[in-house]
Amino acid sequence: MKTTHIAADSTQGAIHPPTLHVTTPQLKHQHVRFNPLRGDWILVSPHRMKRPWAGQVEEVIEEDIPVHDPKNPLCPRVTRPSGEVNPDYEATFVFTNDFPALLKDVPSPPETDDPLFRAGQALGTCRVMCFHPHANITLPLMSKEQIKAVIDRWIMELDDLGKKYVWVQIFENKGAIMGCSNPHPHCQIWASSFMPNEPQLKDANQKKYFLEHGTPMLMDYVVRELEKKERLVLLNDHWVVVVPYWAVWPYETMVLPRRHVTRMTELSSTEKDSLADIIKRLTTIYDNLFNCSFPYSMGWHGAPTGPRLESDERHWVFHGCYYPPLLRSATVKKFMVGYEMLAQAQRDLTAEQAAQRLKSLPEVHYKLTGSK
Ligand code: H2U
Repeated sequence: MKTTHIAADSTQGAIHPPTLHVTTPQLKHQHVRFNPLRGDWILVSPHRMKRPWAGQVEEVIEEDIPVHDPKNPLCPRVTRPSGEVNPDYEATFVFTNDFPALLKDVPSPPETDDPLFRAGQALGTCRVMCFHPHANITLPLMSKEQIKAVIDRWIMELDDLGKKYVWVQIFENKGAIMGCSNPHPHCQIWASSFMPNEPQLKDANQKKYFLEHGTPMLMDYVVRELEKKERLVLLNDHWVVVVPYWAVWPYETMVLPRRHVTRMTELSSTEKDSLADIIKRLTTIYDNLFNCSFPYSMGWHGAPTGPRLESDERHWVFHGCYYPPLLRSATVKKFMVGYEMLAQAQRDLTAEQAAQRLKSLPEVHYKLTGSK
């Protein structure tokens, strides 16, 4: 896939952004930044927001959610509209989505060589995974042991679905603003016979980097971020959380391993404990940013799966992506509209400012300190 800009060292004579020889905090004026994972650019306009924003915070009345709701199809013991009865689960619970976007067995579209009307086969399955039996709890309010049970279950599902499907996308939509249909803590798992666009781009760009440099792009990136420090949000012995240099969403973060891991299934028990720690701390500071149950879409990316016995996946580094929409308060979100839809992504708050803001937040959840 072609990028909209030509690389700075290109000799093709095309218009391209000048190489920037300044350290990031000095980037006070508008500039474009390259996302090497997607191979595209983002416009950063820091002059529109020169200092970290610290103004008005609208009060959000959080809905009182009962621990158990007999009408909620994700709760234990409830009969779903499909007629199936949920077990009396005590930790995680996974079921096949009753309204799946992907089915296991459907006829292929007719073959055609028409370049303008191409279609291809798409097979798969979709699952729903509840994190906890209680409807009113969220990840930051769960214990690290309970979050580890979630990680263990993600790995089980990845292992199972990955035997058959090339891509298993685990993702969580949190909050109505992200289109989440149910407050019960849950995520979705979609497994497909095809590589979706986003991982396809990441696969190609990481492979290209590995061939050119002989090292995995994201392992080099972690080392550089640990040196630079300006975008670091959280750290522990096994994981690093940064607002990526190329972040698009205001408080977007990336969870990266300190050891080269290509897939989630390779994590040791200690690394899983450590990831549970990171997830709890990250989701807590997110909630503390605007004193609300912070909405986001998040998901995990790692080497493709399926029967790929011969394939070399050393270019892949397992990582997590958090994409939260909120910009100024619990109710003011960043809209990806006009320029973003028609030209390219743009942000005002720099990645460095966002990281500083996140880093300054307490790691004890506001609901536990009564600070709201
Ligand atoms: P979201 O909150 O991200 O929309 O995920 C909830 C999923 O749960 C959604 O994909 C499924 C929806 O199809 N679901 C069931 O499979 N059965 C139900 O009875 C309710 C919701």
